[in-house]
Amino acid sequence: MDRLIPKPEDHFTFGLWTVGNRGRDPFGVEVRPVLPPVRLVQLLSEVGAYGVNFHDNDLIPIDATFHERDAIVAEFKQALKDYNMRVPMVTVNLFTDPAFRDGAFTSNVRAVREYALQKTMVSIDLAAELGAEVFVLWGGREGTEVDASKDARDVLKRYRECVDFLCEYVLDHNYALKFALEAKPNEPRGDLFLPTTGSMLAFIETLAHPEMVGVNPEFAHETMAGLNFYHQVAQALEAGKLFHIDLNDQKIGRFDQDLRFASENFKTAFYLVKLLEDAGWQGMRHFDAHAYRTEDEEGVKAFARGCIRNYLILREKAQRFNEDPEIQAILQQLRAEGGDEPLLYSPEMAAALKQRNFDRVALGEKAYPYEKLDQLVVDLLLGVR
Ligand code: GCO
Ligand code: MN
Ligand code: MN
Repeated sequence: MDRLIPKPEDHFTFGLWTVGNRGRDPFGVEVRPVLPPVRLVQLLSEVGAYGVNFHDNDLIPIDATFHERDAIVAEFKQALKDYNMRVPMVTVNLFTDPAFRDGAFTSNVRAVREYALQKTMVSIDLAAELGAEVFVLWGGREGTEVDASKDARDVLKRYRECVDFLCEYVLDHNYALKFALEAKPNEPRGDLFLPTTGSMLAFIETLAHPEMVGVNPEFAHETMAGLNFYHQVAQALEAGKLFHIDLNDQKIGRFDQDLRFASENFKTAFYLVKLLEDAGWQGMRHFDAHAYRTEDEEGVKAFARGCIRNYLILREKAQRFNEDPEIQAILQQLRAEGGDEPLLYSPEMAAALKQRNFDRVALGEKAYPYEKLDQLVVDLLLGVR
């Protein structure tokens, strides 16, 4: 089926760390061999991806010399060329190294915060060199187990100083880069700071250059927090702050699973895809997920192909939703009751509203055809419509 074959303009991307994930978990060692970045680029081109993203240390070991770094980057650039792949996003690893065991930008130790800035600036230089447009900041260690250790207000000041510092750095170098902040409620810390996309959106407004900073919401993270990912993304989109997105899946109440996109929560994934497509959102469809620990390299490819396929299936379902006469008739009926009309203040309008006699009982007697509407969606998603 042609329509389920990805095209470059679909902008599907993966991180090196996703298809390169070796299946280690807190209770078990790696089950898959290391695949070098160049091989991962090839694998991604085979499954139909448009681009590849990475953390600095997915590509360049943390202890590499300048000479080694240059050789690695040159080889990687050649692979990008050979397989016609872009690097739309780069990010920095501020969580693996023991130096960050108590945070990076929010650490109590100023030298740790300075080192985190240095590491990020070096990664930003590489991002610019490779033509990335978005730089993601995920504060994997920005959190606590012991609330006595940090005043949670100081933490925000430190976070803000660092993001402000990095915005100035980008401006100073005339880089065409925007930042996208990624929230997560917990894992690996007991509590992570700025735990939801909503928290990030509020934080961004307190920065020196809010226009340079948006969000990178992740399906699994909002789901871990028990939130509706579709609603969170809608808020970011409406605020003009959806700079990037991490697509994956997650069972509620579990550890961070990073499952194949739309493998669990079909309905939320459907509304999400419909939202992005209806909005004509121009960003990358980035999958931040990994194959089950049971898989080998074939399984990794099946995983990556599955992420893409599920997006394309849901995109088609969204189109059918928009063309379905019965569904649209119900939505039309709802709109006919003034759903889309703005409610604007004027002194006259306020006075008129205060005077009006509302038939409160009639309003309360009105029923809404949502059982029918939802079942139509279920029929559509389950393939009998
Ligand atoms: C997680 C995170 C990470 C980040 C990535 C980008 O696994 O909890 O989602 O995968 O997205 O590190 O910085
Ligand atoms: Mn992520
Ligand atoms: Mn995650």
